[in-house]
Amino acid sequence: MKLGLGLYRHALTAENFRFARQCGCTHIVAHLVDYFKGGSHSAHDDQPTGGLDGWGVAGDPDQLWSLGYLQSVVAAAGNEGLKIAAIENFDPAFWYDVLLDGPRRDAQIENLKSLIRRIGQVGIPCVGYNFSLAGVAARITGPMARGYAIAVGVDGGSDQPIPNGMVWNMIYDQHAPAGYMSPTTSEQLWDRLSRFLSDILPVAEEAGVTLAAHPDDPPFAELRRTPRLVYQPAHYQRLLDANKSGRNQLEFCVGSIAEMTEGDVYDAVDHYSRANKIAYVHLRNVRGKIPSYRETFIDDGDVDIRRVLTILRRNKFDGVIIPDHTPQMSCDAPWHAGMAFALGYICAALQSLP
Ligand SMILES: [Mn+2]
Repeated sequence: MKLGLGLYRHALTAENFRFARQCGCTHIVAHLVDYFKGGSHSAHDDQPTGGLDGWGVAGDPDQLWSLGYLQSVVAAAGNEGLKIAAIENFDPAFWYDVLLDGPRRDAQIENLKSLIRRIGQVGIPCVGYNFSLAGVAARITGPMARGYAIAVGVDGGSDQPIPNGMVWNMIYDQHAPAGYMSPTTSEQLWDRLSRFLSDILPVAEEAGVTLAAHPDDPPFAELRRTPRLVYQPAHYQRLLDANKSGRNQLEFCVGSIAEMTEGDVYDAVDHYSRANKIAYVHLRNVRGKIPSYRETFIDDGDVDIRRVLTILRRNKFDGVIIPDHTPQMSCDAPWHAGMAFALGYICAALQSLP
């Protein structure tokens, strides 16, 4: 197993690459979406939470990440001795009509294919995505982790409808007419996912790029009057069954799975790692389940992290593990301290495995 760190776009700096190396990482999961553009929230150095107005404004649909930009990210990480293990998330600007089945769907699919080819061309082996209308929403933030560390949690969902021009908790059209997203059924959303997979996976296979699906965060059955796809551990199997390509895999989020109301997180780790379907792992801890939970320090929640790692080792998982989110620590560098703590813990746990 390999240790990695997820970095947001603005954090893809030489200093943070060194920080990752110093923490024992060999890999980086890079977010190229700017989640914070025009958003009202200020915690620029932490995971975005935002309100019901979303995180911020999506990018430019006509400005796909260029080959040169992707190469520069790979080179900058390489200069510090790191590999880019994955790009995490498409910009909603690139694929909003794929999610919504809108008029630009086919054009956006072609753009995604170009993007996948470029990602393969620069040697990045994986793209993480989250096929979701509401995206990550309805979370709260506060001094809720050990020692009053600022952490994220959920206390019930939200049935506030999503305004036109917003999807995946970001604004893709600031001039959209008043009104709300058209209703979508769960079956329609599964159909959209399955069409997305059958369009993109052949290109991904040629390009040598794995598509890795994140489950719904938070894993409610419905959020903001939209259906969710992967809100129980078994739904991951349905996603895998939707397309048999070897490149159809999982961005396996231990925290999100532990928050689900059905199943067992250790069974899920065993099942999907045994099937060799885990592209990379988000490893974090949590206390509670839907509809109410709190993200915690990695040693402090309901999940026995060492047990998770033991199962992964037994099933010969050889991919990258990143800490996902962590509570912010009280100091001048709250995000870095939180990540250093989580990475140190995972490092030690990996060394102590049988
Ligand atoms: Mn996650």
